[in-house]
Amino acid sequence: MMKRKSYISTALLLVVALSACGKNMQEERVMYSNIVTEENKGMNDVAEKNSEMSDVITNNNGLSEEDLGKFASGIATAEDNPQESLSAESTPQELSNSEAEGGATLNDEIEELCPLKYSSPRADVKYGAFTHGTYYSETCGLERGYSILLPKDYSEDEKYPVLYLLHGIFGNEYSFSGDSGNRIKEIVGNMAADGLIEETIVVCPNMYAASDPNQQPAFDPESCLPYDNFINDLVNDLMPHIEKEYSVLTGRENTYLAGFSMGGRETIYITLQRPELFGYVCAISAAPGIVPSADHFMTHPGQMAESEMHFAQGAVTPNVFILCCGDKDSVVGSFPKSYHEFLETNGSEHIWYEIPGADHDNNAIKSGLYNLFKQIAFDKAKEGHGTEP
Ligand code: FER
Repeated sequence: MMKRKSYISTALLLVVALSACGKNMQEERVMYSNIVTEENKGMNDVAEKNSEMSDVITNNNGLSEEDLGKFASGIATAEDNPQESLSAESTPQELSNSEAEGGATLNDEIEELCPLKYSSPRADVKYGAFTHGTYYSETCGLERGYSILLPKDYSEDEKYPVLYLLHGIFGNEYSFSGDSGNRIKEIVGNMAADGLIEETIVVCPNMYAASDPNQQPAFDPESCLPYDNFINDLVNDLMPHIEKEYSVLTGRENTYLAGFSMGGRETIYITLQRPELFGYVCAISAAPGIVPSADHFMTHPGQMAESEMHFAQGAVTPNVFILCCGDKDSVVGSFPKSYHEFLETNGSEHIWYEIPGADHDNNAIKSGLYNLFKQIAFDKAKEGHGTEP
């Protein structure tokens, strides 16, 4: 089984490298395919893949460009994980039905899997739609793009909280908007329809903040620098643009940050650098490289030392800072858990949980987003800031 697992990941990741790296990267591709085989020898146990995955193995040349592009927002899975969360904290804080609004009992416990009730489309709910916009980035000296999910009936007469959602490696501003399997529209729309959260704008930037439009991501330190530079683009260029162009609520209580994989890594980095900006944060399946480390993709110089992985003393910190990862993640393995351990050792408050059965995929993304919004819902209801029934 181990051999098969390695082969699955090798096939998938090689496909990504081949598709996403541009034409000047022959060497990188060969290296990538070699290292991935090795990499998975040391990885966590990986679940048997479904039949769609078998197609990937035997038929990876047959995948469309669209399929390939989806990797940055998670390995494709044939179906939603059908299991609803059965987990229960022993003593969760709880609000009464009337406080929680929308009928359900709202509590602050993590539900490891996003309930189908929130990830499934409902006939009676009108969902928001993604559009695309651009802004001038002083950081990069370039016009750059983003996708934006505006609520149904978006109106300049209302103001909405904003989630900035960061894609994985080799992705762009279409990685999330182009993959309906992540259920972003449904999770936000259903939770808003149930009165748990306010209608929320979701901004999906292009996280590769390079000044040279021809630079491409790859598994080497220099090619990863534009990802680390995104903090400047986000804070100095994109956020001011969004706040000027859209009808948004500002301030940390109404500004959320989440990311998947490479986007999860930058989510943690940005949150530690600028903890006062974001009230609610979720890093899903965060990629290695925050601290010096090596996996079979590359050696990471690290953005900071392990001992520096904490909030500055006295800093205003997020109300909720979640780190999570699938317990079958075949790409980032135990790196997210190690981030949790460093934060814990260094005394920085956060929530850590694992998503049973999830790989580096949409089941992890759905779980992280759902729990982020659930924590937001709980806090706002507790503070009496919830939406009116
Ligand atoms: C790495 C392993 C995984 C890495 C990045 C990733 C930059 C990202 C994976 C993803 O975004 O899906 O060593 O180094």
